[in-house]
Amino acid sequence: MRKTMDIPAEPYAFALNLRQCALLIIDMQRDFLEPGGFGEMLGNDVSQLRRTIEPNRRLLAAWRAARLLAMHTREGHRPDLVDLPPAKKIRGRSATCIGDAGPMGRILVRGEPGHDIISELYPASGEPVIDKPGKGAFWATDLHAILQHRGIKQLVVTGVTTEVCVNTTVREANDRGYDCLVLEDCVGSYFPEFQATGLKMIKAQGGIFGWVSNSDAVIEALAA
Ligand code: C5J
Repeated sequence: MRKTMDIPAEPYAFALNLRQCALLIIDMQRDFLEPGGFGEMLGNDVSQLRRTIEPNRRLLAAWRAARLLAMHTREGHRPDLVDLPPAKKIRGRSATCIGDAGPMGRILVRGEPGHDIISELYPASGEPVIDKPGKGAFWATDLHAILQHRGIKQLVVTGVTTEVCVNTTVREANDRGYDCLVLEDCVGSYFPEFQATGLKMIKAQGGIFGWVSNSDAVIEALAA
């Protein structure tokens, strides 16, 4: 397999370097994606996120077949909630908030069923899982250290939600010197207008935060 390959992308082709890239799948957790989970309990349309499952599944299979590094993140908190900022706990003034009993166990608490990753994209043995207390995957985690130790300089980013944890992570990565390629069919938002704008904000101004492409482009390049 060639070491570098040009992936058609916006605002221009992304030079994927197979020796320095990792796939980062953000927060594909049951509570966000599954019918009956916390996301749906809040009134969100989970089908907007569920359309990303199949492209992510195909991408992850191709990525694993190419023996490249895949990583997963989960948003959530310690069971005693000592890492939950009070401001995050009360934000939204919802009757049910983080740490409370939800439809799939305590909401966004590590170890609870709803906090876990959906079965379709379950991490394989050896794939690092980053438990993050915030929206960005770099804040208060060892993600940057793990990437540095492996010589990773590029991230292919997928997951949910586009305007929240995906965008925050891409911005954090950009400030730390990583090039990010975001795959539009593999990222999702409960809100179609935020999906569109979240992607536009990444690729605007010559790729101010990164590049945008799709899973077929990456899968085809890996197969070539
Ligand atoms: C994520 C959220 N994962 N929307 N969380 O985006 O609160």
